[in-house]
Amino acid sequence: MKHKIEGFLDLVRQRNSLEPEFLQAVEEVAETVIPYIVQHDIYHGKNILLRMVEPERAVMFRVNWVDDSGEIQVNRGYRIQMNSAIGPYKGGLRFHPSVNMSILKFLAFEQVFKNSLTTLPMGGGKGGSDFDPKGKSDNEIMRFCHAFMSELFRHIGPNTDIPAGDIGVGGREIGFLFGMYKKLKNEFTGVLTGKGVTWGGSLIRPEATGYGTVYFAQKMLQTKGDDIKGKTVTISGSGNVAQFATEKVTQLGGKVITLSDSSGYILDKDGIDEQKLAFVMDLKNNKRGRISAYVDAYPNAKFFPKKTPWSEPCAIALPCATQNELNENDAKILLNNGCICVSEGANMPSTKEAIALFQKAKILFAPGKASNAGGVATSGLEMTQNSLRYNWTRKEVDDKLKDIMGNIHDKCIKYGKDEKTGYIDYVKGANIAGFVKVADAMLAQGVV
Ligand code: NDP
Ligand code: 2IT
Repeated sequence: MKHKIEGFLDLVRQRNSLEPEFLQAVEEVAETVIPYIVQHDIYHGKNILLRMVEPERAVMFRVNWVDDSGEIQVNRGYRIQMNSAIGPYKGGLRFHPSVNMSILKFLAFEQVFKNSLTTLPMGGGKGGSDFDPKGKSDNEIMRFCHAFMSELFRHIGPNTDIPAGDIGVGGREIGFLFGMYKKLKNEFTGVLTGKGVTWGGSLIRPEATGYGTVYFAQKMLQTKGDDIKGKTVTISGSGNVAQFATEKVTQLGGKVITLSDSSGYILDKDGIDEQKLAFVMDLKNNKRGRISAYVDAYPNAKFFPKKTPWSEPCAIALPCATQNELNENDAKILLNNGCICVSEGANMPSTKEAIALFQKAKILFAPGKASNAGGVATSGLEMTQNSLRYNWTRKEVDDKLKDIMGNIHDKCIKYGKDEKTGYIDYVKGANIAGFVKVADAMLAQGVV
């Protein structure tokens, strides 16, 4: 088996040698899915996984725009259309200076499995730009988004490819992107998700990724007869996912003691309650400030520059910032401090070595493609509402989100539970369940 997996990975490594994040994502999937393929004749001789690691299409384009000082700026735009076997391409746009082919291909590859897990008919894609939104004025953001969409519009559509937000792309950016798409196509359609609620957006979409990550943690804890109530929780990031994960943990009776951004983390041992979270939301979403400002408002809290929160003792850790933000050493410290549950809000935040340690210690560990799928699932619900030209209530959407997270958890058990020991390998479960649906559709559709 090892030989088969290595043979496959060698080929993928040769073809993508300059793409470490993409290779990391493929390795994690190959190690659990190839043994499954070997046991199931219908997939033999079909090179399904080899086809799945090759994007159906990848576009890269120039984005020119004029900054406030009148200077012409040049950025790169991308859209990776990874797999459309079970539905139109679907996945977010990331605006961050680190964006490149490797990062977007890893995200698009993960998205294929994640979207399959949601139970909704969505293929996988991802896109974005190396544009850095930090320090830009609203007008610069608008000009950039308009310039970006003036090329992207020809590659997407409500039945082709439906982008959404990710790091650096929130409600403000989706508004500007949607405005330019509508102008160019002369069509008001559900081509993007994460729209404002008065113009086609879904209630609960902003909350969905963070809420879903916590619902998934709750489901995992329930398998041990345990609960979030009374637990101390560390969270990284302070953006969309981190904010609503904090809100849901607090609503369920847990205590969130950390948040972070790329400059460091804050520790508030009293807990980040509703009122303090409102401060963080205003700081991050309106003032676009740094998390260090938290300690000016709440002097009992401490700021640790250039550090991640994983050294703080907690029962539950929710990494909600970015890829590879939790390494082997962090995992060791978390385990030593008694952490029993890690639910990934971000995409691939734990390194391979960190995951291996969590699994060896047999704590509850959920990979992002399962635990953060609530965001894209609710995007799927936004698409449904757009097609129906109807809006569901907050409760209706939240109930559907809970059902979907429960469904994903069930599938992880179906494909990931060791009947002898009772241990649930959520990585294996999510990878195989995600794979089966896409692979079966690819088989049915032939070599296209
Ligand atoms: P935001 O842009 O709203 O927030 C990102 C947060 O992560 C910020 O606090 C940011 O800090 C921090 N961050 C970003 N890059 C780094 C870095 N290199 N090092 C340290 N901190 C960093 O993004 P989201 O909350 O939407 O996304 C967070 C994660 O969740 C990402 O991995 C994303 O792919 C994933 N995700 C998002 C979904 C969504 O619906 N939005 C759905 C599923 C997954 P700073 O401001 O300093 O950059
Ligand atoms: O990583 C993700 O799942 C997202 N950024 C959300 C994608 C979406 O289409 O809502």
